[in-house]
Amino acid sequence: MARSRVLLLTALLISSCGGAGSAAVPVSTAAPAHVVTAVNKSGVTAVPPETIKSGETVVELGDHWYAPAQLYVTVGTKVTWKQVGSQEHDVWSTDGLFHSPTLGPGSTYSYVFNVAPGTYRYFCVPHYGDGMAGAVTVVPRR
Ligand SMILES: [Cu+2]
Repeated sequence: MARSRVLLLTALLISSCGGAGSAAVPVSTAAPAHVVTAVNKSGVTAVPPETIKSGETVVELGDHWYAPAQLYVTVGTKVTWKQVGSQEHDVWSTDGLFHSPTLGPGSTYSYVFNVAPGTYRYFCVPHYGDGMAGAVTVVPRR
């Protein structure tokens, strides 16, 4: 528990100085290619390990929300979106990687994240304007 708090705090500190933060500038000017790796590694280790899913996991979607809206998985994880709302929704990747058909109540849609580590954002086409969006962050297998 204490370790999780330290990791979360580390994540907050990293994200809070991610923009024009003075600490990151000398590093990024010295070795730009290396910094990307360093940032990715920081992002991975900043996530409490127990929150990173593997194998198969479920994201519920309801009327204008996804839960969890931010999911962490290892490479190769099968994510199933389960529609628990009363309206029709869908799941569209912002970069065109995947998209579901229209999902009525009780429907599911799955995608296996055999992809490069990174954050993959998605949204519901009819309800994007209402903020119905989520993200899957893929981290390397441990
Ligand atoms: Cu929707």
